[in-house]
Amino acid sequence: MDLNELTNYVVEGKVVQAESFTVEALAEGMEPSDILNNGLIPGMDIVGDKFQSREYFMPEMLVSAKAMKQAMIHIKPLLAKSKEKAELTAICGTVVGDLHDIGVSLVAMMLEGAGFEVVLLGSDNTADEFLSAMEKHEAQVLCLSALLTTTINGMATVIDRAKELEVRGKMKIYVGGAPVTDQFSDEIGADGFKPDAASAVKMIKEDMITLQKNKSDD
Ligand code: B1M
Repeated sequence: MDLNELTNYVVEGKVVQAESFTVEALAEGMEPSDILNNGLIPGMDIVGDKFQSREYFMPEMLVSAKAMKQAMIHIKPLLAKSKEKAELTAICGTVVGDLHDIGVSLVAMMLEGAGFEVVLLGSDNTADEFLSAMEKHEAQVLCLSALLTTTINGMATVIDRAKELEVRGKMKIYVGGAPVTDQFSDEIGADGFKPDAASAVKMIKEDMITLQKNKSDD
């Protein structure tokens, strides 16, 4: 099956076709990560370009997002398959004022796949919402996402609030999303940044292993 076809379904916001293509591709044995990285995500990139060039507006972006999400319903259980018993909990969400939740949902799925217990808060979360979820679920990892240059400072607010409440040392805070950079991550005092979900999860997993090893050496 040609993944360009799936990319086009996302671009054109063809929800039913995007879903049935994905179901069929999985049934034919195509790798879920292949469908995601070479079919669905390129579609959203094209949608972003069309929005920027004013060929697309909000309604078009919304139907494309719906097509991607509908396809992701079938990919999620496969990406999140894990035999390990979760020992670590992560809270994931987008910062306040930001309604983009597709990228952070992917991070959540992949963390589940890596053996984490994950609580996905979705979009538009205040610092206090993130930090009370961390406390409630006794989580060790916080993943913050932002897609807008106007909302990324919400990440700094979360980190500052964690310091104010004297809980910063109890958690690792990772950041991601298109406008985020390594430099920004360092400036706001986050524990790490990666540009995509797979490398972010790899980094988080490695950090957790190091942390646990250091604890057992003490
Ligand atoms: Co919006 N939007 N949008 N949008 N939207 C962008 C982000 C934009 C780049 C489009 C463009 O102009 N080219 C632009 C931002 C410009 C900027 O600030 N620099 C933009 C704009 C301007 C807006 C509005 C302001 C439009 C308006 O109202 N005039 C508005 C804002 C609303 C708000 O949030 N308050 C808006 C609205 C929307 C919709 C609601 C219609 C819809 C979102 C639906 C939803 O998410 N439920 C939408 C969409 C779909 C997009 C694009 C087209 C696609 C985003 C997406 O889902 N990508 C986007 C253009 C683009 O990204 N190319 C665009 C696929 C997803 C898998 O990628 O989210 O980057 P991404 O996640 C990646 C990595 O970034 C990383 O891993 C993921 C997978 O590899 N990652 C993390 C993400 N979070 C992470 C957290 C981590 C680690 C890694 O934690 C550790």
